[in-house]
Amino acid sequence: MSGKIASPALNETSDIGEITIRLPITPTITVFERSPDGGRGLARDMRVRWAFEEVGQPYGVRLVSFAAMKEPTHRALHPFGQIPTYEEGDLVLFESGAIVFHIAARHAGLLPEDANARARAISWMFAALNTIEPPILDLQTMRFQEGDKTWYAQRLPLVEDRIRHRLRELSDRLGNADWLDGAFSAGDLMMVAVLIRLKASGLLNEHPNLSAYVARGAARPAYQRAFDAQLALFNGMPPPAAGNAG
Ligand code: GTB
Repeated sequence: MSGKIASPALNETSDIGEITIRLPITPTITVFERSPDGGRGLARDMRVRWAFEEVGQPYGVRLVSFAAMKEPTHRALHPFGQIPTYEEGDLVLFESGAIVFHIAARHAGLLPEDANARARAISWMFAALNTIEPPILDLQTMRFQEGDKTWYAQRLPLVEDRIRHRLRELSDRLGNADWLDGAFSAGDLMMVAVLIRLKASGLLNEHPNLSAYVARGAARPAYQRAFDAQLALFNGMPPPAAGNAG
C-alpha cells in the first residue's frame, strides 16, 4: 500500500507539492476458520506462518469457512477455493510453496546469499512439495476419504511403501547432518512441514535421523511461535503477545 501525503515544507520550496511515501504493508493470509486438524498445525497455513516468524515479518490472518472458500470472493484469490492465500497490497498469491518462496526471497534468513546454495535450497523446497509430499498426501487422503472402500486394506501397504521408499532415500541423503544443505533454509522449512504430517503414522520413527530432523525443526522458536498462534486461534484465544500473528 502506498499513501500520498501533502508536504507543506515541499510546497513552500518547490513545485513538487506532494511526495509519495511507502507505508509498511502487513501481509494477510487466509486460514481455516476452524481447522479440521484440531490445532495440530497440519494445515498448510502453518508453513507460511513459520516462514513469517523465521524472517520476523508480522502478518495478519483472515478466517474462512469451508463454505466461504468456495464462494467467488475467495475464488478470486484462490482458483481452487483453498487456503492459504496471501495478500500484500496489490499482490495476491496462492499455493503455500509460492508463498513461502515469496517470503524467503524478500527477506533475509531463509535463503542463502550464495547463488548456488540458494538454488540448491530452492531445489529442496521443490523436492519437499513434488517428491515427498505427494505420497504422504495420498496416505492422508486414503485415511480421510477412502477408509470405507473395499480395497482400502489392500491398498494401504502399497501407499505406505511408497512413502517408505522416499523416506529411505531422504534419510540416506541427510545422514548425520542437522539440515539438508548446510544452514537451515526454506528447503528445510518446507521439508519439515511436509514430514511432520507423518508423525501419527509412525513411519518417521523408522528413520531416527529423520525423526530428529523434524524434532529439530519443530523446536525452532519461530516454529513454536507459529504453532502457538494457530493453536490459540483454534482454541478461540487471542494470539500469544510475542507472536507475529495478527
Ligand atoms: N497445493 C496447495 C498448497 O500447497 O497451498 C494445497 C492447499 C490445500 O490443500 N489446502 C487445504 C484446503 O484448503 C488446507 S491444507 N482444503 C479445503 C478444500 O480443499 O476444500 C490441507 C489439510 C487439511 C486438513 C488437514 N488436517 O485436518 O489434518 C491437514 C491438511
